[in-house]
Amino acid sequence: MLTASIFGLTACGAKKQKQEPIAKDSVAISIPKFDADSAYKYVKTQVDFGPRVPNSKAHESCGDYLIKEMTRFGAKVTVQATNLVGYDGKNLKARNIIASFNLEKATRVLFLAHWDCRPWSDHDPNPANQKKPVDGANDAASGVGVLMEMARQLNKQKPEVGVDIVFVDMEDYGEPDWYKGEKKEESWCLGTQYWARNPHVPGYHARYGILLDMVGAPNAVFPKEGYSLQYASYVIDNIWNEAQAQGFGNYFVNKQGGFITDDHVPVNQIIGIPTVDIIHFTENGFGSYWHTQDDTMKNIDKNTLHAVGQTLLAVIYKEKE
Ligand code: AHN
Ligand code: ZN
Repeated sequence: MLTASIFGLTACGAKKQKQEPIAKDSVAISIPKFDADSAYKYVKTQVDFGPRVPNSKAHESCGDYLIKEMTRFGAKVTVQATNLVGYDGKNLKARNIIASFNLEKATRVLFLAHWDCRPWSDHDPNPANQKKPVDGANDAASGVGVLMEMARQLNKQKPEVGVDIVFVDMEDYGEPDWYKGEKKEESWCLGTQYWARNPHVPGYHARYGILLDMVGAPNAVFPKEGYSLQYASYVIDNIWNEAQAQGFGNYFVNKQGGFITDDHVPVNQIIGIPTVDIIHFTENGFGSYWHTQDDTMKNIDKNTLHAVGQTLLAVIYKEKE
């Protein structure tokens, strides 16, 4: 696993039940029920656009769809459009899409997922596929879909705190395996690096952040990722304890994982918001379909979407100002 600190200031993936009130600090809090069927549809709608790779029609249409849906869910939507430059010198038309709820609240929680697709299937076992774009069902339409369903719930019932959902662009334009030149970790997470240096609100801060990456695979496991423990161990504890309490301990496993270069790194290191990564990985990596032609809807499981979404709704609705 990668351990280098690369985004430093100087350097550059269910069933409906009846809603029951729960008590915390003797005040009853009702936690909305996460609808995994709804989340699944949001994942599928993204995938149906085709690979959302930079500068493609599918990318543009999917971005428009995200803006439209978030507006429909009552969010204040801010679109950060900018040109970023890929490792290969290509100009990439990027949009970070920010959906904000409870604008009047100073205490805020940040959620992130990347909405772009990798233009290459560089891990595909078939060399003939390695320059084809991925469908990106798990990487990372899954995370976006879970956040969309959470947004739909946030619109129906307000939590105590403010919430900002950032759909970040150009996470997955990191150098492909077959690239022969020098590899730099900052070729990844381009949209988040931009946002962390140019937040949608000047001086933006959140109490903490939660990144979702590859959160839709059947029997996914989310170990406690290295940077997340380093920068935001209390957030890890809170989420993993909540998941355990709700019976999702088979997903949110009590194990420490390696360090992963992902969108939470620039959020921690550049803008200084303690942020964790909920990401499926094992000793064998991110799943056999990762960065292959097989990252399709057949690897998306509603039970996993439900475990993640329901846990995070509980975390948000228990949060006090
Ligand atoms: C690297 O492989 C360097 N980071 C994993 C982050 C990632 C890629 N998430 C989705 N695609
Ligand atoms: Zn990826």
